[in-house]
Amino acid sequence: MSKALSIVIPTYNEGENIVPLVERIHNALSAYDYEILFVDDDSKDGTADTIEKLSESYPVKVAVRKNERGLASAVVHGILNTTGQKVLVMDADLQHPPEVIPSLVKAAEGGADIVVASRYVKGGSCQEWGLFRKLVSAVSTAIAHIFLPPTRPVKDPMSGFFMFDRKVVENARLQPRGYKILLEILMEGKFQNVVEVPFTFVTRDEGESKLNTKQQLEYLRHIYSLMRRKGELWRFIKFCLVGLSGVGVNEGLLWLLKEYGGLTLILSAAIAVETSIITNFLLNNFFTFRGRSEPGTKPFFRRLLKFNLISLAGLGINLGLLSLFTHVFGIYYLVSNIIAIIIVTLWNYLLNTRWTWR
Ligand SMILES: Nc1nc2c(ncn2[C@@H]2O[C@H](COP(=O)(O)OP(=O)(O)OP(=O)(O)O)[C@@H](O)[C@H]2O)c(=O)[nH]1
Ligand SMILES: [Mg+2]
Repeated sequence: MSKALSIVIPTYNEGENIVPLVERIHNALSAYDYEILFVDDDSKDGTADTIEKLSESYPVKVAVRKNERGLASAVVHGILNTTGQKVLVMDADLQHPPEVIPSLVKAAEGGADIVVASRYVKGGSCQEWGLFRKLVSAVSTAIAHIFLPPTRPVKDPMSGFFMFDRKVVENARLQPRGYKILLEILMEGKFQNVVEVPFTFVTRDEGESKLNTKQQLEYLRHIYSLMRRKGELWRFIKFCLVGLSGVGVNEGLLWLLKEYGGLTLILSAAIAVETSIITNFLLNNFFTFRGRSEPGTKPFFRRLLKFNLISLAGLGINLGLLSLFTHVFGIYYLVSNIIAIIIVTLWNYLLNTRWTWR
């Protein structure tokens, strides 16, 4: 008989954490029909032996992989080798407090297809994180939100503590890459509603973090791979190409109006800017986001208005950043301009995919 809930826990040298982890999970879920499958990548500190011993008193098992390493692939292995209708994934290092599990179960039983234990919803937090780590996390989350729009409903898509109904991943082609398996499930899985439950990501007491720069790079590669698979890369490239065409329209028209139209510089520039906004809009509407928009004249003009507002605000931000980087940070103005353009492009893309062409 399969259990109602399968808990999948990847481990690599977590020997010290196993006993308290299993005891705390058991206390939290004592009345619940659950099993735990640890997927251990041949730890050298006796992690697997400790689990074997515990299996006499608790519903726990361990799968040891000798020739493979990797957090995401371990989790996928665990998902495929359990049968519970609900699956919960968490870390072994007690940074994910087992006492939170009942609230995840409750949300799942309330009908959520995916439940994420979240650091970034009201009530959630990260204990003792320095400014640098917070910044890295915020930037990484923003990258996911900008480039992978389906992750946007989730404030903490990088969480490693989540639960889902097995039907979400039934036909999903999960690629076991990197560290962030939830991203993969959000992008490849089939689901209607996601719920986030707050929790405090606590500081690690025992064992060592396996997080390093290599993993940060792997994260970017993972995002890139998902963008390619889901057509998001091509969409973003189209958006940038359209933006580039707008620069051409802007420059050309400015020159024409100033040289041959007999207009002042400012008036010529204003007309050139507005014209390029309109040509950008038309190209995005019929090329970049083709098939995404509601038909009809009224929605068309509503989108044009939204695009216009975002572009004009972007222009303001561009000038503000240019002046900030150049005058306050003392960066060479042409370099400042490039940085400002990159930031504003991302801003435009985020807002337009969120608001203009949803
Ligand atoms: N099977 C397996 N598990 C791993 C691997 N790397 C990490 N883990 C486990 O995955 C979980 C998360 O790893 P951590 O190193 O704690 O990563 P983190 O929580 O993002 O980073 P810290 O906050 O620094 O701890 C822990 O249970 C690790 O033991 C791996 O290559 N294989
Ligand atoms: Mg950890």
